[in-house]
Amino acid sequence: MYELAGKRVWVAGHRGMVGSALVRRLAREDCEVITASRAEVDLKRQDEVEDFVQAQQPDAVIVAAAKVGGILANDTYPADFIYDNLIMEANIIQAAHQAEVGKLLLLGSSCIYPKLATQPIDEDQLLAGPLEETNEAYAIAKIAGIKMVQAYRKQHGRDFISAMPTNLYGPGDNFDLNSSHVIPALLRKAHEAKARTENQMQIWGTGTPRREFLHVDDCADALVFLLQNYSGDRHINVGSGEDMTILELTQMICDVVGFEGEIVHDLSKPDGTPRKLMSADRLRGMGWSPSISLQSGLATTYDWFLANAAG
Ligand code: GFB
Repeated sequence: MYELAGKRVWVAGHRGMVGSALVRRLAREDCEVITASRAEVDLKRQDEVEDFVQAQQPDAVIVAAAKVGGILANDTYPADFIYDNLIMEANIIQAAHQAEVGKLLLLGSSCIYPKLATQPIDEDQLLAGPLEETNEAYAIAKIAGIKMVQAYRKQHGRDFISAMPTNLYGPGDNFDLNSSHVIPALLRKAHEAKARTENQMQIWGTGTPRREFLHVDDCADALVFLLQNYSGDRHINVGSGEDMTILELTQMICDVVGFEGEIVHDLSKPDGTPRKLMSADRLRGMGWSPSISLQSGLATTYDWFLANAAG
């Protein structure tokens, strides 16, 4: 058990969807949350990261800083995805080691697993087969992060751990149609089609791929749970344990938004991996499970979009 009370916790990447959910969640613990704006610390500059960590002396660090995006962004900008993610995680992990930080939690992604992994995907399937091509660069960077955490545990005895969340959504998500993940994209598309009284809405690909989704507040809760209760070499999956087809998701989103038109397919866009359902057994076995249903999570995310991003 890692006691958070009285600790100084640096949330690296606090402006992102996961980072801001972590800041909200940590406000319920008796700890001090430290953040750094991009103007204060450029996480891609090693000296700036080291100076910040040395000056702040956090007790714990959560690496929520990452360059993230949907399937098209990953496929289009692989150099950005591999460089930004490698350099940020390397800088933060090394700086945390030098400053003798007591606990570090690195966030990865379910795309670290092989494209055709056996479902549901158990943690031990890491590196058991070739990766999905559309997000290989991002996946390689995140696998390197897992391996760094393990290496610093082994060589330096650091209590560094890693967690692999499934596809996340929620308030603070990116609703830009070119770079977003599927949920914010479809919320925006259904909303705009309804507002323009169009009778069609377009989705990418065949609609047959299956995905698992988790609300970001559930994810933040799981991450704080792991920070407090887990210390081990193996990365831990963070998911809902349920998946659905993109077409089923589209229908749920249309119901939430109130769009009743036809769904058409843009088959020039990639499907990505056919199925990505992680086994949630390890985390559940430790005593954590999600509490936000997809139905209610989609409704509150749509409310957030209307208030903050609908334009
Ligand atoms: O969420 P998404 O972009 O990411 O796409 P991935 C999921 C599925 O939704 C794919 C389909 O099969 C898409 O083709 N889809 C349908 C759409 N319509 C749309 C749309 O309008 N926008 C988007 N974005 N998708 C990402 C990885 O993979 O998942 C990242 O690229 C990361 O590296 C992230 O791991 C969690 O699940 O395919």
